[in-house]
Amino acid sequence: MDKHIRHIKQLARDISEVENGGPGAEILLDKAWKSGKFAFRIGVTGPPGAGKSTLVNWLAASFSDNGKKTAVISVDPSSPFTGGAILGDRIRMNTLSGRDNVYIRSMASRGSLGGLSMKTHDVCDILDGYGFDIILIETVGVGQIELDIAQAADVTLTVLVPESGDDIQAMKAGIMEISDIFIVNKSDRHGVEAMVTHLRSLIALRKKYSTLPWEQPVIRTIATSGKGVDAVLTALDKYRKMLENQQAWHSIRGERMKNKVFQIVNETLSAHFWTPEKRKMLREELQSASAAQQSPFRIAEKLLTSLRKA
Ligand SMILES: Nc1nc2c(ncn2[C@@H]2O[C@H](COP(=O)(O)OP(=O)(O)OP(=O)(O)O)[C@@H](O)[C@H]2O)c(=O)[nH]1
Ligand SMILES: [Mg+2]
Repeated sequence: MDKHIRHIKQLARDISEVENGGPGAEILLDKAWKSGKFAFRIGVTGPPGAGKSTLVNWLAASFSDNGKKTAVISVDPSSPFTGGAILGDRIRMNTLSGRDNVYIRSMASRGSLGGLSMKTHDVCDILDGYGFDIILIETVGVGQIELDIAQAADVTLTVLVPESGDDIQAMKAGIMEISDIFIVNKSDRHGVEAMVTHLRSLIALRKKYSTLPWEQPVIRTIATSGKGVDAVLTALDKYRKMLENQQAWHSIRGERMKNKVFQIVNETLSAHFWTPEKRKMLREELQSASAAQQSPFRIAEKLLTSLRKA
């Protein structure tokens, strides 16, 4: 078998292991953390059908043309299956599929949405460990989960369309906080100027977006023809240089490491705590005659005290 294909198959297996929380996940992530941390992670979010995948296609093709090892992950928080819209994405991504240096993967929510966002971080870490230069993360929607997934990225592009006024309204402050670059796609349609003006006024209004010296640009694109893609690439490059100049590149990775340590410690403590005896104790407390008058605080206290005695 071709060495490249073997490599890609191994990558696909590693990602599945991490996604499923299999027994090998810890070893894989441990190794990835030691060798990675260089990929530029680009989050692409926005309402359904805004043109995210079409744009991601262009960006990925351009990075790949420049010799960058590029990964695309599509995360669909609304779908418990890998199908539907994502399958559509796969078809559209066909223009990328012949390239040796592009890897495409979709993820869907199998459990909790919080779990999905954590898995997205882990999958990015694995890709980083595999030496990818660029990781594009596409997420459908504008809401809390997109905020969380956006935190897996170094930079977040929000793709809107001339008709996105209601989406911006629904998301209020959130959209201003997570977006580093705004894109008004489908600018071949009516109403682009009004949307651009609206976004610019929101940007001007925001009191304090970040400690970083960055003004969120608003870029018009027509993703179907590739118009404006160069401006997006230039903005991404500028953002990356700004992060590097501000030493923010380093602190973003430090913050990510800290969050991961918190997660590992919390999960380990919780796993140690909830022994079969503790679960039995809890069941008994809940079934006891006085359960109706019980407070969850007192039950928790009992369980925690028994931990200290143990
Ligand atoms: N007129 C016009 N249509 C566009 C433009 N960009 C994308 N489209 C079309 O809009 C539709 C949705 O594009 P996608 O790239 O799949 O959008 P998406 O945001 O990835 O969609 P989901 O992942 O399903 O949320 C497709 O039919 C595209 O061809 C554009 O600039 N102008
Ligand atoms: Mg899409």
